[in-house]
Amino acid sequence: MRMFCRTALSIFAFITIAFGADFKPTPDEFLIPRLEVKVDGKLDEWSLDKTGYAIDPAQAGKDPAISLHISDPDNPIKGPSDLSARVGLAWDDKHLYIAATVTDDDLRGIKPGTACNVGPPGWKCDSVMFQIHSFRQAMKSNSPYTPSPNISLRYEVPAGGRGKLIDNNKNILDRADAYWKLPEGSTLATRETPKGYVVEAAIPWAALDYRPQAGEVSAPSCWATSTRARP
Ligand SMILES: [Ca+2]
Ligand SMILES: [Ca+2]
Repeated sequence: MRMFCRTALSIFAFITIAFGADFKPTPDEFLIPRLEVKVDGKLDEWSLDKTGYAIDPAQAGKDPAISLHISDPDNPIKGPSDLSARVGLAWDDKHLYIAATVTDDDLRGIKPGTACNVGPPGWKCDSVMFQIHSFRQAMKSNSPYTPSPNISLRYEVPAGGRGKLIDNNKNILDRADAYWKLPEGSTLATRETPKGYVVEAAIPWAALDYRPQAGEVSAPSCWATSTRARP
């Protein structure tokens, strides 16, 4: 299984969804490895330094696969220590897997253990979002806004963690958001790290009404998103 890779960063940004017409020039292709993944927030099995894809704000404007979306011009990304990520995808016959290690110097997330990782849209908390298209067969979407799955892996604030719960003045943390959530049967683990957090998730192919085939090409897009205090 191979994929085109398109990455983006955002800070509290409204996402510009990338469709085929945006793929100029043709992005690089990467192999999505078959991997035995245990969803535990430990990424030892991933070798992300070799198999992952860097989302680096310093490359925005240089690498056509990376773009930057900022909704607050007074609060721009200062550099990779502010927000950057390394993301990987893997698969087996039952699941699509995604993992990321994120550098984020101001952690703002949701309550841990939320069913299907519900909460605000991914760009209104710290999260890794991704969308995946197939050239062969439509995948069942989790959102009425996008024709293919668009999923948020939201950073969960652990008990005693240093991250802050996002502003809940609209009870947004308690609402089962219908969109961008993990499809039914998915599992997610998040964990704080000294420089940010990691996410690791398994999404059943059955929840996407999809059967993967070795050698086919897919087109995922990945976002590292961040909210933070205004300076
Ligand atoms: Ca693991
Ligand atoms: Ca943040």
